[in-house]
Amino acid sequence: MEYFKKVPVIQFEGKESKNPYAFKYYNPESIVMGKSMKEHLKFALSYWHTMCGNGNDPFGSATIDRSYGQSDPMEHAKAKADAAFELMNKLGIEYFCFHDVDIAPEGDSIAELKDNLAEITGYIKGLMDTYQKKLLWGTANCFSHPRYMHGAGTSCSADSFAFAATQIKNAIDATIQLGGSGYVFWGGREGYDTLLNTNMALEQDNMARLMKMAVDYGRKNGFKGDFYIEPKPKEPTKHQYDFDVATVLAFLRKYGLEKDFKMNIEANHATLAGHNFQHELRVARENNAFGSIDANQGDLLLGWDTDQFPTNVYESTLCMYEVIKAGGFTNGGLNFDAKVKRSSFEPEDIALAYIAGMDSFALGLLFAVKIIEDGRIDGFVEDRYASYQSGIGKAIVEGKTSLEELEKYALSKGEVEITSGKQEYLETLLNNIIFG
Ligand code: XUL
Ligand code: CO
Repeated sequence: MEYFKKVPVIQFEGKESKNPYAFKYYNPESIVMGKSMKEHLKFALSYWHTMCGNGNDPFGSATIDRSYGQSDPMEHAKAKADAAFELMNKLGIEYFCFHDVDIAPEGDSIAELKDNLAEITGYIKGLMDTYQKKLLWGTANCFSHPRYMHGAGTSCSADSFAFAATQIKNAIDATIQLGGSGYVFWGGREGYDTLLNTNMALEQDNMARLMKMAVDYGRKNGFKGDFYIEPKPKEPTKHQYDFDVATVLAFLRKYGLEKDFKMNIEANHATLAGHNFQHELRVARENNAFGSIDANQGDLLLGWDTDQFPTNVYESTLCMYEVIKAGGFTNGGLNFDAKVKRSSFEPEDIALAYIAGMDSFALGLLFAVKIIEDGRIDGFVEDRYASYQSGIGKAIVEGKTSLEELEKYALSKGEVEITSGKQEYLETLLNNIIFG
């Protein structure tokens, strides 16, 4: 059965092409800085938005048919998997990411979910072999079910904690069985709505306990990939503990988890935290915690996580600049945690959306390479801090001076000679490099 009949296998046709079903910039095999575009970008399909998202929102019901022609839950799950691999195949996407409940029916109990997940994992393994696809990361959905209304690892209920632990154990098993290179913790409800009912210290200690158990279990069972935390400041809770990269780093270090965990950074989560995407990537990179990316974009006029397909090329350029500076992806990749708009309801819209995202990141990669090869922006930054390369600046960075010595130096100087930050010049230089 073919699910996306109007979608052909998407080829690179170049920027002059008028064919909507063609890549204009993403040429998977073309070599950029010694690596193919495909290797640089490591695109992944998000199972939840892509295969499950039906366009419903708080004001209206589903607009998109994701039934795949089936009503029996297990048959539906299998048809959905067939459709997912058809789409990955047509788009030339090598990786995918899932939550347990995206791929397997929840059933009526956690025991049924366990059995369903085991069965579907086997089914997906077969499709992965047929289509030569890989799992980027797996995760457990410990936020949708009513039992997690107060959180999962941070719930006031020890039973909710135990159920979350069970889902996580089974999702780690599925991730290992499918050869996944990552396992994600996104703390959807790991936060609070009011401090009036919250024991914050116990909740955070418990979250760390759950993560430690997950690491111990995964490592004991042969999982060699990375664990990730995906920061997000709010939504659905008012305050989510994994607020941003800096907050997560402090958490990991407090509980001694920093060796096993890296960051999965999502663009729209960065903006919700009052940062930009590049900021979050930079903080992770400079702390050796850069892991993977959830690529999407928000709408700055809307205050929530709109999870739109990324088409802002400045954003993708500065993202890929950080990725290259981080040495590229190792276990991570670029997962499109993005959904089509509610009104983009035709089956082929999802393919067009992926083409838009993939082409935007291909452009971002090409422009990031141009920035690096041009060298003027990096050179500007280096020159800006040149005063730390000799004299008193060198003594400061080498820790070889003191307040007394610095005072002596300052008093002998008269006043500071300072240079401009030249932001406007750099912004037009960026345009100049991008547009040529
Ligand atoms: C929610 C979100 C999640 C995580 C995985 O905002 O981004 O889909 O990526 O749980
Ligand atoms: Co995400």
